Amino acid sequence: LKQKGCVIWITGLSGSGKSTLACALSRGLHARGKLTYILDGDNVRHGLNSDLSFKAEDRAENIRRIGEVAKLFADAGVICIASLISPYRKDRDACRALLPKGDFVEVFMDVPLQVCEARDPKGLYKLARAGKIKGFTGIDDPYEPPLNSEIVLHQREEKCDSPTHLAEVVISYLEAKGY
Ligand code: GGZ
Repeated sequence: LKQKGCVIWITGLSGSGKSTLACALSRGLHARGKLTYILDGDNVRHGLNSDLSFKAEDRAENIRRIGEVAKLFADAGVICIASLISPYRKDRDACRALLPKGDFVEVFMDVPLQVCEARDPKGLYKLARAGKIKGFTGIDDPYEPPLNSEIVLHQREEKCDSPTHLAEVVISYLEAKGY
């Protein structure tokens, strides 16, 4: 296998397009003959992390476990795409610290709350506003935006960049870094 593994860590609010980018990125990398694996918070929470809630300690544990698993994939030479809200800077930075310098690429989906809330693909913001979900990120739970991500992706309401285009931005970065 002539492939160097790494972790692409996609962080952002619910509805910011993390999972969509993860899929587009995976498709784009496959088309270039790369082996990838997606660890999506929402999916992993159904299996490995089914014991975890959304309180801060459990989010931290969710992120820690996904970080450890992502590291195993990267060690095996896979490009591991982790997509989870990961709202706390210190939890993300702890995952970064697990990997050799350069092998952790943080991608920030910098989409305003109003845009995510207007999309509300699963109706969760509506439930959170109605007080039916407590501790929802961006509503009554914090999100700490990254200060030094390798890549920041902006999506605006009118000029909605296509997932394929956003994936190409990430792929260009990886190519420039020799992955
Ligand atoms: C945030 C929540 C919550 C609360 C359920 N806060 O957009 P989705 O629906 O499909 O993805 C969200 C997912 C968040 O799981 P993560 O593992 O990515 O979160 S974290 O990194 O903070 O551990 C959302 C849904 O679960 N969801 N309740 N209270 N998102």
